[in-house]
Amino acid sequence: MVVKVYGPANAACPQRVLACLLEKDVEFELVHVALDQGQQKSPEFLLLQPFGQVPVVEDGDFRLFESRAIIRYYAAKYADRGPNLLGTSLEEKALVEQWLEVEAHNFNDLCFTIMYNLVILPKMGKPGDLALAYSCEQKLEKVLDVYEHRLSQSTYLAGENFTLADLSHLPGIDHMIEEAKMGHLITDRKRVNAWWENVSSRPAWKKLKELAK
Ligand SMILES: N[C@@H](CCC(=O)N[C@@H](CS)C(=O)NCC(=O)O)C(=O)O
Repeated sequence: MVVKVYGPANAACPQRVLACLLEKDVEFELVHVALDQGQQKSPEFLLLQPFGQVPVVEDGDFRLFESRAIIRYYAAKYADRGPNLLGTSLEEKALVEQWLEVEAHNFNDLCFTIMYNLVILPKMGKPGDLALAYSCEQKLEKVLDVYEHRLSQSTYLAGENFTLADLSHLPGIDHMIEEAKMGHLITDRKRVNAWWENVSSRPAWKKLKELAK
């Protein structure tokens, strides 16, 4: 069964899902949704995702939205294929969940606000709020200081193995570096930088970058 993934390959939330499918070598078909034209708010699309956002996946009769719910689902569905992305011991699984929560609640909103004000609004010909973007950048510095400390204790966020906790950060950091031109947030931190070099050189992420070009 080929999994249908709705969303442009260059948007961060669909990328989270695509990175997971590529890690697990799951065949998928990408269905483009033109966010710049508001296709995600069309009545047809709202039937798939009632909040009018991407991604959504269709896997046979099963439909699922929310990128982190989707990656948890595929990591569990294909637990025996490719890397174990969920952790092994109860404690490692709990740490994966902890860092997934950190990504969703401490990290992602700051990245999104920076991207929105420095990249998305200007692309639409509207001025971004530079003061707000700057304040989010300052907050992100502090969040990444916590990551720097964590990564002095373990190779990956949840321990010694690459998991969903790391994978979930890939799109946000990539967008910070490539689009918001804030690579210094990463390169200024020795351990975060080494971790980023490591996780972003995974074949699955490289394939995704090719797909998103
Ligand atoms: N929590 C949702 C957020 C989805 C989301 O914000 N998607 C963005 C693209 S990364 C989107 O659809 N933006 C267009 C819009 O909100 O109209 C998830 O992780 O799936």
